[in-house]
Amino acid sequence: MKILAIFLVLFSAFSTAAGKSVVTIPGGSRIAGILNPDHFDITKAGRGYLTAIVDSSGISWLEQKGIEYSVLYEDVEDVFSPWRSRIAAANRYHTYEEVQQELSDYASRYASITKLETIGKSCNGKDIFALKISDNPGQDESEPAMLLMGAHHAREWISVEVPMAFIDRLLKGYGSDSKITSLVNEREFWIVPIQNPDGLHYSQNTSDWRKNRRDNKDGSFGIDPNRNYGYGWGVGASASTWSDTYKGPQIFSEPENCAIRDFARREKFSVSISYHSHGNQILYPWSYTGSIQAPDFELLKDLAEGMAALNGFEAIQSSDLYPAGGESDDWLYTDIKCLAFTFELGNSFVPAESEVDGICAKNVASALYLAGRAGNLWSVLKHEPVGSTTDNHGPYRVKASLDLAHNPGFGVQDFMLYYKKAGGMSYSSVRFNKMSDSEFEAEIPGHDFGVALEYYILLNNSIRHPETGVHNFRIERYNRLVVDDDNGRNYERFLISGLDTLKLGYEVHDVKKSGSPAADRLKGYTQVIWLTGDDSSASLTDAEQAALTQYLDNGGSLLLTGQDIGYDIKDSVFYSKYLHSAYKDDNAGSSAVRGALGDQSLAFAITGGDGAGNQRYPDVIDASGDGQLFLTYETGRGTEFAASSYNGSKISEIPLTRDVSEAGKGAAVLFSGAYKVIYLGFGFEGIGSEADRRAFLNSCLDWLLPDTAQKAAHLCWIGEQHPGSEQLGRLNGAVEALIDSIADDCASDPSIAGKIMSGRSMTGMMLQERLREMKH
Ligand code: 0X9
Ligand code: ZN
Repeated sequence: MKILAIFLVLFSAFSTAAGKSVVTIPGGSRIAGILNPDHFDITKAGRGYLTAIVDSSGISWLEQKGIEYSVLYEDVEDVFSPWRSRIAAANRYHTYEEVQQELSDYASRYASITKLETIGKSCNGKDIFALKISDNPGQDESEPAMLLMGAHHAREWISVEVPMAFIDRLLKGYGSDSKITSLVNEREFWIVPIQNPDGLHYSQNTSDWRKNRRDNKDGSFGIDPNRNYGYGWGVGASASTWSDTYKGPQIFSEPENCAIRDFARREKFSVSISYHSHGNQILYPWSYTGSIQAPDFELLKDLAEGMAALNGFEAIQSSDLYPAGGESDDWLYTDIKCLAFTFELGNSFVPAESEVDGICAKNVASALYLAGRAGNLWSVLKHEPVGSTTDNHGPYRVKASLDLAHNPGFGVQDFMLYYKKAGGMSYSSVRFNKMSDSEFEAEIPGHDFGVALEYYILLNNSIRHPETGVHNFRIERYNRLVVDDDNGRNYERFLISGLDTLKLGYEVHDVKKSGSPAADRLKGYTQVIWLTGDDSSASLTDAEQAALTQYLDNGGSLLLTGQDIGYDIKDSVFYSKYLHSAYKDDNAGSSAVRGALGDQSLAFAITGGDGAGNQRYPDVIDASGDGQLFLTYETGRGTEFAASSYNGSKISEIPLTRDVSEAGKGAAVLFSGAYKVIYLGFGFEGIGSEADRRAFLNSCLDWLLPDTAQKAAHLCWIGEQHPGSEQLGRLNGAVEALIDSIADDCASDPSIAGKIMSGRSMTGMMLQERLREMKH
């Protein structure tokens, strides 16, 4: 025995198995890290023990360190030589040639659902086969693709049997077994039974072997195919050409590994299993490190445990066995986002023949399970991002589609929507509702104008969310409606060109075409600009006043303009209580106004320049109640008409000019309460220059904007004016709504809260209460 060992060592270029023993070492994976891979090839590591093929230096090292071990096989060859004699007779384990023959038989017998390809060649020129199984195998159908691989490691013969059994199950079950049929129709399976043909052949014909058969040109042979991929390369691997875990001179130095790399990038597998032996384990990334979890740890673990439930294996993060870099799974996972698993099959490299069918059956079941779930993965969830909206009521519907018919076992519970205000701290979650077999909808509740929201969709158990992206949308602040109520005239153009130039968004409601807007039509707009032109007889009907009343009660803001409005509706409650105005005269006889919104120097001409010449009866108005006069007429030469005469075809007015000074009398009133109003006693279109129209419009709309500071100041004011709740109740919920939105803003700017709460007002107390609730 000894002599034989020495003899083989001399021929170690031929066989590095020579002189190696198989030992078990107590201590399991904990001890794996201190074993030098140049001398120890760990074949199995559990919680309490570890099995390794070890050379004589390794044995000496164990002795020297006083590490306990027991010898399972004095000579590792003893594990294999009985098998080599039996394989010839039993033929239970596939040889390379048998795999080749069987694959080509399958490909011709099941031509409609198979395609046989050679995806590369081994170092010694053997073909690496890949059999595709799918309906329409000639097309790339954008179905989730699954990769199964065997025999990275030469001596792990059982790793060829499971993928071959899987092929057999799919092909024989197609058309008779409905589950198999639907999987074959809805997936693209690719099976590579032998990744390392040279190594397998060598191990079945010459000697125990693990690696490929690269001639390292230093007397040694082979690179570990499961240490040569491109991620974490070098970890738990050897730089020695003689080692069983030799990582190779660089990543992807081996043609067998390049074949898998190029093939995987082409097919973009969603899931994969690489079969090895032994240990009855399912391993998932990371393999190269145990100090962190993979981004999809939860998903990987869940999938591994689902498979483990069917084959009885232990599911663990790969590095828990021992950290190993350059192996297939970490690379597949990082490079093509494939959820990649390694199975350590059985209790030995070459289990007893009687065990093979059992091992295959339960592992085929696990693989089918993964195939079913592959449909859940990133590519099949479709989602159209929500765009910005002018709707502050919500809900905002987020639609997603997942074809459940083609993804058996998945349901609406498998995804979830998370949203938050942009810049906010934490996400809120909402469930999806099923709308049809493939359509799902989740609802984000309504938010205030100006709020930007972000959201993402989270797939079942995945901690990686950006697969469907993180999306943003805004509830547009500049949300205004122009009510064109000039009885079909074209005065609105003077306003609209201003909005366009200022790039302020708007919608138009044409009363002549669509009728008077009801309260519901006005609802939701931040600002309503209502123009009546020179319509003197029905400037604002009762119904229109009622719609505006409701709009304002709900906290809206209104710019109302037109000549003769006061003349027409001066006696209405709306005029005094909502416009906060009192009518004085229907003819200011003026051509200019002055002073606006705190800027007393502002002045512009009406009835002149390029404005519309309809300003014959600009109303003289005054503030009533809480209103404030903010524009006055500048000139004082009025025009009075003594009479009208009708000559059969046309009314003509006979002007009588008299000196009446209207200078200093009211032209416009504003009110800022729970709602905001600017009412002009003249038609906006009369402002006599494009530049003046634009500047004035801009400052009016700015003032009307319900920003936080204004809302806060306004609340202080209400609080001071009305220390009792009776007045607040009257405000019809508007104060409540304001407090809600201010409370949100206070969370980011405490000075606003301070300002409000320093007054002993009712609103201050309400706000305080709200902020307290928010903290809980
Ligand atoms: O070490 C390997 O390449 C695999 N085990 S085997 O005994 N078949 O050689 C396992 C690779 C998976 N990853 C880790 N071991 N971390
Ligand atoms: Zn292996």
